[in-house]
Amino acid sequence: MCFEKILTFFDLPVAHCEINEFGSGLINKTWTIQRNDNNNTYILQKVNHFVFKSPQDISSNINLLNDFLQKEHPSYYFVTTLKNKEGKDLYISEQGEYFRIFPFVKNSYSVNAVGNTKQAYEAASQFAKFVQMLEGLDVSLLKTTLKDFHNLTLRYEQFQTAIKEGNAERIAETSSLIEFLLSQNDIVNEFENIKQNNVIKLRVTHHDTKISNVLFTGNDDGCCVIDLDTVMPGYYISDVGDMFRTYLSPANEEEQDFSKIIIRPEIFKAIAEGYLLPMQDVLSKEEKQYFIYAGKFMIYMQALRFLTDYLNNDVYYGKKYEKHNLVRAENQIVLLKRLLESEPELQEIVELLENSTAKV
Ligand code: GN1
Ligand code: MG
Repeated sequence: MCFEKILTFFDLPVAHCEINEFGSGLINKTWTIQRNDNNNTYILQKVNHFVFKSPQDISSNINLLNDFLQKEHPSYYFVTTLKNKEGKDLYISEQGEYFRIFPFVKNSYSVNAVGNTKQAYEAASQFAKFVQMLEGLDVSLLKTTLKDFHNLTLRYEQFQTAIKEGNAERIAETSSLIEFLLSQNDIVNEFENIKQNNVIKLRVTHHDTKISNVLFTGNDDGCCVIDLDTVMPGYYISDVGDMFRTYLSPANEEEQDFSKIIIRPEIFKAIAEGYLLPMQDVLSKEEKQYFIYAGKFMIYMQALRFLTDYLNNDVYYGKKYEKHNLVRAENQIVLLKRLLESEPELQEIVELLENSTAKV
């Protein structure tokens, strides 16, 4: 990798830049660039073009959003890519790798796990605000950067193929997990119902609402959302569901001690309050009925994806230790079970909230 060429392309002074690895994303590679001549910091990213087949489409989407937001909501804080003197924001190396740069938001920080209700509330309201701000944008103008990304039916089919054609030893090893996932296929049927009957409207959707994709400032005040690679037309259940998946439990998908996986109702309430308020007039009453389903949808899909990858010999997510994707899959299955157990309690929280906002 030639950092010098990348920096030169973006008109940054090579001699004054220090580059360090940064972040924990599974797909792209990220670094910080620190300028010691003016104290500016940037985020450099190599887009994984094996996953995102057309990084140009991501750039085009980000620019579309930026133009729309600048015009319609100029005070909304949106982090867009850095453009060089020629207006270009994507550097393509001789090896065909794609690089882009974002400014680092001064005094901001991100967290890797939700530590309190305020973080959950602020993050949920940032993701809701993002969708709400973009309601007026014609969603068909957005390019689909990852085809079938949250197409649960397809993920289920890929899982079914993996349990037939994947690594035989691993299939035998995971038979009880496979059985459980197959037994939950009602979640797929519900998704098909949503899709076929257009129960939920296609909107600008972030599709990766984990807590580390929100920047905070001050005392856990939500500042903006980042990681816009998967912003494309989608259903709101993707965004809400991934918040449930990644915020409700104090232990994340990497946790190997499954007893630490629990559902925190107070975090659920904070997400519901943070999300549903800005979305109150955006979502229809019928759409809102899928609020808790969103969690089942996303956790189930992630469990399928991790186990599928394990059965296919870890070709997608990679691994840091031998059974990494198996542990991740098991972790998500435990989380799904905990969510299913908590459903009545969570339903009650939603109803209480609906009643209190209806009175206002
Ligand atoms: C991937 O790279 P990262 O961490 O932002 C994945 C998400 C998964 C997540 C699980 C493009 O996101 O869908 O939920 O890992 N993104 C892609 O950690 O596959
Ligand atoms: Mg991401």
